[in-house]
Amino acid sequence: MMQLVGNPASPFVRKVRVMLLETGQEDEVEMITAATSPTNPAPEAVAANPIKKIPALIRPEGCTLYDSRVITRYLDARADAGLYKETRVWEVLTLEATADGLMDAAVLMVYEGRVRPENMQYEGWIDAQWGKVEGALDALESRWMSHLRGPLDAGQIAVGCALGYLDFRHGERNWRKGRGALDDWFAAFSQRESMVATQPAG
Ligand SMILES: N[C@@H](CCC(=O)N[C@@H](CS)C(=O)NCC(=O)O)C(=O)O
Repeated sequence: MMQLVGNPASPFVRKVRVMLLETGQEDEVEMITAATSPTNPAPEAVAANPIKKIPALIRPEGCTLYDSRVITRYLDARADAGLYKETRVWEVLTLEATADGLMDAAVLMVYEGRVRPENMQYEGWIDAQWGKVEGALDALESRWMSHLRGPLDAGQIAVGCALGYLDFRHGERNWRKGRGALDDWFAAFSQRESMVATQPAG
C-alpha cells in the first residue's frame, strides 16, 4: 500500500487527496499525518523528503515521490485518468504552477506570522507575498476562465485547492473582490465531492 505523508491543513496535500478521489485511488493510499513547519520539521517529513516538506508519496515499489506536482502527475498516469491531457499539457502545467505559486506565497505568509518571532516579522515582506497571490488571482480572472470552465484537469484541481486555502487562512483579505468570474467558478467547483471531502478545518 502506498503512504501519503501529509496534513489535512496543507493545500498541496489537498491537491493530492482530491486527485486520489477524482481518479478512484483513495483506497490505495494510507495517510500518515505529519505536523510540520520549516523550523520544526516532522520526522515523517524528514524521512520521506530531503527538502522536509509535505506531501511525499511513499511507494512499496519505486522511489518516494515529491513534490505535489510530481505526485499528482504520477497518480494521473497510474490511473490513466487524462487529467494532464497531452493536447494541452503545457496549459495544464502552467495553470497548476500558477496555483502552486499562489499557495507558496500564501503558506509563507502564514509561516511569517506563526514561525518567526514577532519582533522579526517584516510587514513589507508579507505584503510582497500577498502581491504574488493577487497577481495569480488576476491572471486567473483575466486569462484562465475558459480553461477553468472546461473539462476537469489537474490545473483546475490545483486552483480549487489554492482558493480553498485563501478562505481557510486569509479570509479577511477578501480575494473575491473584483474577481466575480473566479468566485462563481470556485463556488461551483467547491461542491465537487472530492472538494467537500477534503475541506480543511480548524
Ligand atoms: N513545492 C512543494 C511545496 C510543499 C509545501 O510547501 N508544504 C508545506 C506545508 S503546506 C511544508 O511542508 N512546509 C514545511 C517547510 O517549509 O519546511 C509541493 O508542491 O509539494
